[in-house]
Amino acid sequence: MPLVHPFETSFGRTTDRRVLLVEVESEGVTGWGECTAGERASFCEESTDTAWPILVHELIPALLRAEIQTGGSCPRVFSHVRGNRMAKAALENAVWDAQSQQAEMPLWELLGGTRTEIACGVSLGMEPTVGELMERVEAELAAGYQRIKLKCKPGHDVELFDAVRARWPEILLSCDANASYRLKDQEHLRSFDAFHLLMVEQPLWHDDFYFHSLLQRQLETSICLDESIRNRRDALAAIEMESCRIINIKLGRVGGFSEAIRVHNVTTERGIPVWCGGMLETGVGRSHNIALSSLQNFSLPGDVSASSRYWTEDIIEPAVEVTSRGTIQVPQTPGRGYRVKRDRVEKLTVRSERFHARNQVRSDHAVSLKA
Ligand code: OSB
Ligand code: MG
Repeated sequence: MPLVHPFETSFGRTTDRRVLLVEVESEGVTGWGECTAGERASFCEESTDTAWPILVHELIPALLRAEIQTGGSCPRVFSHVRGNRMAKAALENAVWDAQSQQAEMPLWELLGGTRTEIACGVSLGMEPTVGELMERVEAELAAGYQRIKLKCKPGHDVELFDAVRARWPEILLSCDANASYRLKDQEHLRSFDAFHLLMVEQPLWHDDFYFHSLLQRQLETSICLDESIRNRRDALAAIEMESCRIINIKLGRVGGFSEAIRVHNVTTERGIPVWCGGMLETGVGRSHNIALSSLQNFSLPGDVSASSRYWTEDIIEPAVEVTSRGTIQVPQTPGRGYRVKRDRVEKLTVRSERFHARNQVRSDHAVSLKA
């Protein structure tokens, strides 16, 4: 699926997405999941192409053998597989979706959500010129978005903050380095403090807590960890080491709703605010992000924004829309609350495979993969 606008981060530029979708059929309902891995293994170790065989050879057979009733029991069923959290999340989240439809309740309610409306920000990729970036900031603010996040990297940072702050001194502004700085850049990172950013996201290595804790001591600006946080224990370690003051929760990165709720709960106990990250999802993953963002501790605007910022035509109906207050209304209907446009999905699919449960008891259970 071509993106409406190319998205450039410190690790590369994305112009088209190649997305893996999971469809779980059970007792008359169909749950959908999206693998949020990128086309390249640059954000983390997984990619669309690594998730496929892990699902086919490990996760789907385990799920179809298991006698499970809930999304919450998926982590146990998948526990013999190390890592591969984005592949796991794609399947687990589809089971949660199916479960919520069987219970005839909204997915967000099944997750324990309370918010009826979620706060939205935008993540802006790097642009060829500062002028082009300024135009994008202007458009997003006019649309009502509550927070602007600028992608940055060495040589591509304070100049942008300076230009944006000079024109909009009061907005909620943050930046995301995607692990592109080193500890020797400490003095330079201290100069970010002058711009009163809400946070600096993942300045150092993707797998680090310790050096972030050293850096956080030197900064007034709060560090937010993204890549480093894979599960509840990581969140706890980062909080205890004071590696960050804010955490970004991504469903794929932590392995699905079960672990996302555990991260949410431990941050609540420790008084650390969270927000929902994005991975340039189609409407399927986006609708999961909306449900997750309804949990109480998602108190900061997330990276979950309107479908039209990414796609000329999304694969769900209705498309995700944002109010002029920069919020998304949480749907009140059972399941994810957005219908999958099956025709559109079929048209975009280049590869698909379907798996059936072998045993009698579960003969109406099937899983399909599409990419
Ligand atoms: O670090 O948050 C990130 C996109 C791909 C990979 C990593 C990140 C992002 C984003 C985009 O920032 C958020 C979105 O608009 O979906
Ligand atoms: Mg990030």
